Amino acid sequence: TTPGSPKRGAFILLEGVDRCGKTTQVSLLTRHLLNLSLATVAYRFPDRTTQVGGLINGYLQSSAEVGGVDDRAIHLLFSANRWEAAPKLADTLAQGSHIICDRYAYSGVAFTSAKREEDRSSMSGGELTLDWCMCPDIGLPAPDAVIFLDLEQEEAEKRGGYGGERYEKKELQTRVRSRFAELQSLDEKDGRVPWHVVDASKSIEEVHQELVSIVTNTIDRVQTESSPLQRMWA
Ligand code: NYM
Repeated sequence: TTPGSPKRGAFILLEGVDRCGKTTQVSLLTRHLLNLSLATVAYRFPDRTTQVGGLINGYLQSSAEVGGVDDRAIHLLFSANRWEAAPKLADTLAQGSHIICDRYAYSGVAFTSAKREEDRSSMSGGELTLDWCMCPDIGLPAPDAVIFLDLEQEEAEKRGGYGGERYEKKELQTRVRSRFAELQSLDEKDGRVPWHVVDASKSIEEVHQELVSIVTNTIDRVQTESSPLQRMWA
């Protein structure tokens, strides 16, 4: 950046299984930063307000029996839903606003790749592998930190149970959690996005305080190092 140009905002991503409290924590964090007079925008994926998001919403709310939508087709819609937001994300950051984001590409890969257990062993260049699932999101603006709100399956279920949406099933959620762990290892192995795993079984306030400290450090790091925006999995 040239001297005097505004520092870019930090891109903070919250990920986790369903019911881990992401949405609550995203709004608490956003409010916290705004109270400090830091320009901040909350994003969430899927963004159900766009046309593509409308298709995703219809899919999530229909029962698994109805409508034989191909798993790859729906995966690509989730990815398209991020790509259509990508220029806005990059702009927001360039203008100096921070982004607190509820789910992103890691959810995309974790959920799709967890759909069919048997695919893991397929070496046929086959379907729904982690690699295949990552491809369409390669090159998206990358977060500066992933905060993973970790919650045991049993704890998640205690939180009022799952709703009626597709994917809100016990076995799937357990597989999703381990896919997230694989994605974390990949990022760590390749020295990409730093992950912060937070115990989401603690109280809302305790979790919030931990997140505030992670976010403060991340903003500090991004702005003192003037680090350029990275690209997903690149
Ligand atoms: N989900 C979310 C995916 O399957 N792929 C994706 O790329 C994203 C972003 O959508 N069960 C799943 C995870 C959730 C569901 O998300 C709806 P939310 O945060 O409950 O609106």
